[in-house]
Amino acid sequence: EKATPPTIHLLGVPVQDGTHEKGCLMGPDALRTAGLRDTLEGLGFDCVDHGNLSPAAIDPMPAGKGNALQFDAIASWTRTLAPKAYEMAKNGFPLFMGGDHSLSMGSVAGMARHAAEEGRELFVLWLDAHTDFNTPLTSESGNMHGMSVAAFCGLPELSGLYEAPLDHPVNPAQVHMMGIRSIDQKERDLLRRHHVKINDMRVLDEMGVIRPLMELIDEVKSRNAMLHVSLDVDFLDPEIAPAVGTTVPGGATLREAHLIMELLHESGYVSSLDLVELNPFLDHRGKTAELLTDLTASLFGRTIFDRPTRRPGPRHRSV
Ligand code: EXY
Ligand code: MN
Ligand code: MN
Ligand code: MN
Repeated sequence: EKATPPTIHLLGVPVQDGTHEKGCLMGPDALRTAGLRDTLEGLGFDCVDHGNLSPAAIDPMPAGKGNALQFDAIASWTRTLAPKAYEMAKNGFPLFMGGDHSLSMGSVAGMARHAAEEGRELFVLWLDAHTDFNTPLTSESGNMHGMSVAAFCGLPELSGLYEAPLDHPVNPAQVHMMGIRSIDQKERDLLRRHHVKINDMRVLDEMGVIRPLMELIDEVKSRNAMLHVSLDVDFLDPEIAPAVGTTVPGGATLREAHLIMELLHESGYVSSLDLVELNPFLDHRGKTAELLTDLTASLFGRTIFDRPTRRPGPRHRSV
């Protein structure tokens, strides 16, 4: 018996206060222009586009911001997005169109609350050149898009971003990162101390994407958890994905990225997706927005040719 495919809920989150580079606010519209919705509908999914989120005003926080830039602005976005993500998750598959990576402070917190309510754990697959595990005390740049993971894992230096202390912080050992090739000095110590699972580029060079990814998928399956995927454009090699302010050479190839998405689809455990850091101002004729659209299609089951049917295991949803 075949479960009905979930409705995909698209939400634009045009936040760019987490980075010094302007342009991420155009990300959601570039993804719309690239035909993200039509592509998903073409794969048989019902889609609802909830438009773009606008952050509610909050009272400025007097202290505790350390070196962080735009702390209050990011707190406004996060406090607006987390409850919205939580609500969307009840009705299907939330797809967050960024916006810089500070978006995940809200999207992941909302998904973690949803998962907990369903009696499930939340794992996060972090596809990025960077680990984004700084705090206002360790960051060299002050840019808050470099602090997202530390925030949703509940590090106290960032707790002021949320309305109330996080009831469901993500366990850092359940955050699996792939594509990593840039870590700040103090960030490195934090990552070790909190046992974040890092598959750096060297791991992918040596064993490809399949082994580390299947390790994650097997763990998610064995715990019947949910899996949130956060895709930063700079995970990809700048040659194929130039539209990002924080390019680092030596990124994932087109085929590695597609293979990850195809395997994630086949797992059936992905609950939600962030597409972040797309800066259309830096793109060449829309190629990065189109690539993100194609990768999303792979995540939702597009294949090059027929695949042999697999025996379905216990599933979160039939995506
Ligand atoms: N680690 C650097 C910083 O904290 O400023 C760079 C962060 C880049 C973050 C981009 C979104 O992944
Ligand atoms: Mn659910
Ligand atoms: Mn990032
Ligand atoms: Mn990055």
